[in-house]
Amino acid sequence: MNPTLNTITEKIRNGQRVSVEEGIFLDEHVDLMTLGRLANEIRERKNGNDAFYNTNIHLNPTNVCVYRCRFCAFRSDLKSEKAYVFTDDMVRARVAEATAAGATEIHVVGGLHHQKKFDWYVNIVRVIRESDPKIHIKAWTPVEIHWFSHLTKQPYEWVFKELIDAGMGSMPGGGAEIFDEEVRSQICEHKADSSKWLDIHRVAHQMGLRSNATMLYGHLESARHRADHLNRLRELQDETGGFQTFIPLAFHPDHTGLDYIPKPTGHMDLRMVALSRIMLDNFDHIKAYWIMLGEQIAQTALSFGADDVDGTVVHEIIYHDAGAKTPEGLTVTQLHRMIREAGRNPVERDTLYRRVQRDGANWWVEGHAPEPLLA
Ligand code: V47
Ligand code: SF4
Repeated sequence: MNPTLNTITEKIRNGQRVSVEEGIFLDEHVDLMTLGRLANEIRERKNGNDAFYNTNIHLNPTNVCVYRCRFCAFRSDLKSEKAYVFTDDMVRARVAEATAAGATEIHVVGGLHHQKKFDWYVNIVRVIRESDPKIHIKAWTPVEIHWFSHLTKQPYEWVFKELIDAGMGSMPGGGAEIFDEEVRSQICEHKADSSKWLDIHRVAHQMGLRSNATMLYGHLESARHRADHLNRLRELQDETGGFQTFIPLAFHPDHTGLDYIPKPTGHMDLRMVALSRIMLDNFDHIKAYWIMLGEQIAQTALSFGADDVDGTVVHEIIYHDAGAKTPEGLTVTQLHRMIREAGRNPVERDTLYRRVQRDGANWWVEGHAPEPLLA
């Protein structure tokens, strides 16, 4: 065995951290099956044979956005035919659908509308909470939080307090893209920079919110940038412990400003899942987001480091606008089949990774008494 790989293998077996240089070495020189075997050891040590999923629904309240990230096919100009903005009634209808489906989580992200004030965004959270007092609201990335702080001239703490009071429960992992300043300036030069993205998660964690993290790969970045990205995340995690899961996001090029770049292959997707599992030693979970990876790769990823496939994901549009060919939602039966066929044990979780029990659309967190069914 190569001496560097030997050292890395020893480190992983002893639960020690792999350095940035070793991460680059794994990314550039180690074959997929070796990476997968190492990642799977860590995955099984942390999560046994369990594979998590949740029952969730997406809400993207507007696609109108002041920014023009080159990788984004979702955004719209203010005056474009494609532009849309949700009304309160549309939000209520989406929540009613979520409640009827027994969703435990609503995932809310969207564009930064040229004309909407902070109150409009707070109101969306409030309307969701009033429509369903129980559903977990995973809302807004640091890109939005930074925009809200800019709009209101208030610190992040104030912005979070307003949103928490309205019903926000945690922060999703989007907007991270790639932290390296040079690559970031080429793909999304205007939006919240890397240090702000990390700072906003730090503040969220200090205020008691849990959050997720992502990395967009398969565009202009290289192994060095990926290892640096994962390292910056684990350094913040050392400090706060507030991240729950990491989601490597495969770039979908269709209808974007980077459409000359081919979509990452299944081989690359599995390598990224494995590499993140190996480098992020202080993250409990790695999510293989089936919407982006496709059901086959997501299923295979459960043996290459991933222990979560995200959820039923009704109404996903960000990746479908960028050419994703996956269905816009899966039933729980389909998710179970995907997980069981991979030899894993399906476990429904809520956003905070607590185990969920359910009787149809009625659900409760394990250890807590079920709520009475509404008449
Ligand atoms: O930040 C946008 C990415 C992210 C494209 O926290 C694209 O549980 C690929 O972060 N090709 C938003 N990616 C989505 C996100 C997410 C998804 C699922 C679960 C969670 C979670 C978070 O989507 C953006 C950006 O990195 N994105 N356009 C595209 N064309
Ligand atoms: Fe706007 Fe987000 Fe798309 Fe960037 S990724 S253009 S911030 S909607």
